[in-house]
Amino acid sequence: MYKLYTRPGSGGFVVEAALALIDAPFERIDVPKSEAPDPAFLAISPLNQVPVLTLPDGCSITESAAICILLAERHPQAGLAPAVDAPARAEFLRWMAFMPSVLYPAVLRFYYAHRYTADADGTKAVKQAAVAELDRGFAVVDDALHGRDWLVGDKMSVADIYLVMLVAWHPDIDRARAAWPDIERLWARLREHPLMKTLNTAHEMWPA
Ligand SMILES: N[C@@H](CCC(=O)N[C@@H](CS)C(=O)NCC(=O)O)C(=O)O
Repeated sequence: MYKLYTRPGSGGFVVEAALALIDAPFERIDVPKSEAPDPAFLAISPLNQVPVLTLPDGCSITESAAICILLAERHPQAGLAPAVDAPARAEFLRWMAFMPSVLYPAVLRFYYAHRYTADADGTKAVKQAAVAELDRGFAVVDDALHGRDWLVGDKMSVADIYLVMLVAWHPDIDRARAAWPDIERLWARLREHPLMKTLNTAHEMWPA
């Protein structure tokens, strides 16, 4: 059985969604935020971050996008991603690398600004730069979504859920929804998805 180390409102959101879509039973372990982490947790997550997925063979992996891609590969019947040889696979991989390397780190720079400056007065500037970088990245995604229903191919994939998780973390959500109408259109559809509604009850990613 899978074991998911997570926390409400964290990157565990998309992994929980993926596990639900593949209909895999899993054990959920809530990891409290702590400056004095549990050594057993550090052994599987050296940066003390969630999500971590422990696989049925006992191997544990970090990195939300890698976890999602792995689950998509191991459970192809769930359609979390285009097949390895499908034309849309290229754009799936592109977004599943773009989002965790451009958008997620900018979110972290905003919410953990003190880690990104040695200047005690520097966090305001770090946050401003993080928002600018988020805005640049979301504009790229919004542009790519223009005239299409889903980020990848012609059906929902785990990339869409990943995107919605990230945009929900934008520090100015009203501005985000107005600034990127194509992301908002996708997000509005997912807000009505029964699974997202259920997950949002626990994660409170966006106002119900
Ligand atoms: N690169 C990691 C980032 C994970 C991450 O930053 N998780 C946050 C929650 S969303 C966390 O656990 N932060 C606690 C910390 O960094 O101390 C991934 O994509 O999974």
